[in-house]
Amino acid sequence: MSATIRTQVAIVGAGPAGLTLAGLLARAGIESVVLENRSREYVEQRIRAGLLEQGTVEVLDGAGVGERMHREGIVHHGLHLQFAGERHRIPLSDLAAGRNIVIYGQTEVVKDLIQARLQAGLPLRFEVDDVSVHEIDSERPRVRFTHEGAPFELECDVIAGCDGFHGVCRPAIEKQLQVFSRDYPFAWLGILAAVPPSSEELVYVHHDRGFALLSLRSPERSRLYLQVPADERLEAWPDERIWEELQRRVALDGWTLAEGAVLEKGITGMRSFVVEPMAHGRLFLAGDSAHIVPPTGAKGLNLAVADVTVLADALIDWYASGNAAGLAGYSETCLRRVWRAEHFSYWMTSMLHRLGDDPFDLQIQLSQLRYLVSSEAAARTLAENYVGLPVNHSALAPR
Ligand code: RFL
Ligand code: PHB
Repeated sequence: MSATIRTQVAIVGAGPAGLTLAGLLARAGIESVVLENRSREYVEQRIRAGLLEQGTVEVLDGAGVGERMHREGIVHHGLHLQFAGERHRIPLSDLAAGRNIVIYGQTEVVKDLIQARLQAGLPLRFEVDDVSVHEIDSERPRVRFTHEGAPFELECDVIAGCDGFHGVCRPAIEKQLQVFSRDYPFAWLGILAAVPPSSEELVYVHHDRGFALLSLRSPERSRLYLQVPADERLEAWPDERIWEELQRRVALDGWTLAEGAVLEKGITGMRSFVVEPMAHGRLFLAGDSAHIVPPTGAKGLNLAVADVTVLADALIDWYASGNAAGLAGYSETCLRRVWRAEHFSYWMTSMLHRLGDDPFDLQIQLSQLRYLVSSEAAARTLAENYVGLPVNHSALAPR
């Protein structure tokens, strides 16, 4: 016999999507239970994204977890594109109506959200097993799971599938979904290094040997990436080889890349992926469970937060007045932003990575890059998408 727990919203997954949703709902007095199959330590240490759009910062403020982010986050107003041995600055804020971006690691966002939730004494269970979703076509959907060896059934009004790309929620409605995807023949090797960033702002580097990116996590920590083949093994990249390759790709006259101890390294595959619709019955997918972007546009985390903002608003409306229009329109509203980010990420990825040996590809890339750094209209297109379109932008309005 399993113990039954009752809540309003069952949230599967304690990544940025699930935790932010839980925070927004709690502020509106809506109950939720968050279920996470990993440990707290694992979730808090998993290094991923690091760049927050201004809209994301505002949502995190709204969820009541902005304090440390404002203290430690680093505001950026521009980025650099480097190609053909030259570095060019794109003044993001000047081009995008004063909007900016904030460097603050996903690990820190997740820590802040977990701490706020636990401090408030609200339900968040780590290391749950055997999570499965049931009766999502009914008004009483359920999530079954085991925790510390005991079986539980979570009875709720709505399930939020925030369990990432490898979760169980999307597969539960697989038959109702149309899948759109694209794989890329390369991956990113990323390192976190104990060295102050050599460039204050991010540098996206196009190079004959492949893409490289200079980013950061703090005034003392650099985050650096290299394009590698899709099937590359981490063992093939001792630290010395990583630095050597970075030095070659990012080299610039009169500037040097400082090196430091490698604190963490990993390889991330690149994929574009979307399912439509993002909901079925009482199950709503949000974040990586519904869509993946290659990291070149820095959109993954920001999209996850945008989804749950739409979902939280729809749920708040529904509980307050019985109005289900927001829930009915959830998928369509989210997909507008998702597809914009999919295109932008695909475009940035295709423009900056070495695609193969075809000289035609190379000339097309260089032409786009030259256009971006010489035409304000072209640079504005990049800036507007990079900082993130405002919520009410007409390009994002559902039909
Ligand atoms: P997450 O962060 O994957 O969180 C999902 C959570 O669900 C848990 N889970 C389950 N829980 C209960 N039951 C189950 N059956 C479950 N199955 C899974 C997982 O343990 C996890 O805690 O998804 P979310 O919340 O949608 O957030 C999305 C972002 O994490 C993601 O878009 C970005 O981090 C993508 N991404 C990057 N984006 C960037 O913008 N820049 C980057 O540099 C960058 N690096 C990355 C990344 C994603 C990676 N993944 C997914 C492998 C690097 C990696 C390695
Ligand atoms: C990062 O800092 O991890 C980062 C920044 C920008 C990207 C991708 C990753 O486009």
